[in-house]
Amino acid sequence: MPHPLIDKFQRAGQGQVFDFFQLLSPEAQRRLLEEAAEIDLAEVERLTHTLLRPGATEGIDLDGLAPAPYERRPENGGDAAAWSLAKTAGEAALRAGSVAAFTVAGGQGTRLGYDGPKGTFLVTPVKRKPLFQVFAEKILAAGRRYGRPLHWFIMTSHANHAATEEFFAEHHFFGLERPRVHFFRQGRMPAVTLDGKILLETTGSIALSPDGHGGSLRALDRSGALDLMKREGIDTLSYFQVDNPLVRCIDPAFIGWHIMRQSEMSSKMVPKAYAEEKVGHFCTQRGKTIVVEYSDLPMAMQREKVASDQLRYLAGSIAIHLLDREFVRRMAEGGEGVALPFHRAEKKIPTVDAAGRPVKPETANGVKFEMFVFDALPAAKNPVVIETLRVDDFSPVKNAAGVDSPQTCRDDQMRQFARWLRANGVALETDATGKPRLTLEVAPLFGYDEDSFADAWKKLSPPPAIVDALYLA
Ligand code: UD2
Repeated sequence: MPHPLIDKFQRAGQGQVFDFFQLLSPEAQRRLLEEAAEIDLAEVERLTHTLLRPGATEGIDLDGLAPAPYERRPENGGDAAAWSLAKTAGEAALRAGSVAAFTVAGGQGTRLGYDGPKGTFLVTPVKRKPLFQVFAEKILAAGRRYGRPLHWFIMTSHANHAATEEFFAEHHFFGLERPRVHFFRQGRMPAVTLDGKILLETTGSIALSPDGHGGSLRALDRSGALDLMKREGIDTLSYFQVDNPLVRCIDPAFIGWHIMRQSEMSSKMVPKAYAEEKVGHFCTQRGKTIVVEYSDLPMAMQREKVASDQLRYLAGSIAIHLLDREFVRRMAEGGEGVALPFHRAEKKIPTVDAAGRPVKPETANGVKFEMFVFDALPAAKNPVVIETLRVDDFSPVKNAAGVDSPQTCRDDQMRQFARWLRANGVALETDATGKPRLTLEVAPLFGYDEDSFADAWKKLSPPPAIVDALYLA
């Protein structure tokens, strides 16, 4: 049956997508055509010629690579007065309502082995609150503290969009005003064979997967989020990942550095805990700030030391950024030198054989394409990298057990609550790592950082007894 889209695929050498078309029901045909319409064939062809050409996997360009400078925290030799000015500037922006929160929640969460949107995973030590609730309460609390409720943008994927929206509806948006929470879906990219042919997942569907967190820039534009921000007077997005409940979703000092330096994209770094830690590295190259992923920086360089036995490539990226609205628009519109590059990952992609029977490959049979948000950094004017304390910003849930697991994350949350209590004069017994002997939890609406906790604690009269399963709310 002739169809302009099928013709177009055939002319592009991708006619195999419709090999089983005649065997499909009219409804399935309609769905396949809809999926095909999502694909930018010129983009797929360009990627085939660049990322799939022989030699494309031969490492990255290391020429002129050096560690990026960053603003040290005052206790590590940074400029205390500048940090204090930054905090004041950030607080003013929050009072003016020019900042919104932004969570990327479109990932598939395969490593954790959890079935459902990752944001619905239960993470807190006593109340077992889901990740989304932790962020919601932090955002609500920051809005109350600065007298301006915040907007929150959440990027989902095709696979988890409906479930995410339902989850928020079921929980009455965790107390946030419904019109201030905005969900939008990220784009998808087709998986291709090693020679660039688009793969079918079943006879009636294309192997499509999310286009990476870098796809958030296009998706923010396409979804109308940037226009909404403009109407609401929001200039800055506070970007964080759905897997990290320790993150300060809204951090005045960070926002202040971004504003004072007129930065278009700012980032937080933590000193890497050990050479092999799986985080990106902030670097400079030919005058630009870039992030080099752990998988791309040769291990010998990751282990390189400078005087005092410190790692040379120390600045680890924990995927916390601030993005200027018009910068996102510029990146989303793309064009020479501003479009985000794609990265390739070889994967085992379930597909069908020539007879249309399902195939579950044992080895990588195809390539997925993803964009990374940090690849926007070299295009940003005046990018700033600031140091943050890992204990106050980063404890992701990535794996079912071991490092970055639900257990390590609960322990890190409790260490933070214990530090806040001790800073306010509470004698709390902890082990050598600072983990309290008792289980406890602080609701973000009670305190979501050192300052807000201290303010709330001082108002308690008398202060509560410190007992097991204590929940401060
Ligand atoms: C990311 C960073 C790494 C470090 C680490 C910190 C990359 C390539 N690496 O590693 O340098 O900062 O995080 O935790 O980013 N997501 C989407 N859509 C997608 C893909 C991912 O929304 O198509 C979201 C996902 O829901 C999650 C975040 O992006 O919130 C990170 O994704 P990941 O688990 O793939 O990143 P990871 O751990 O490899």
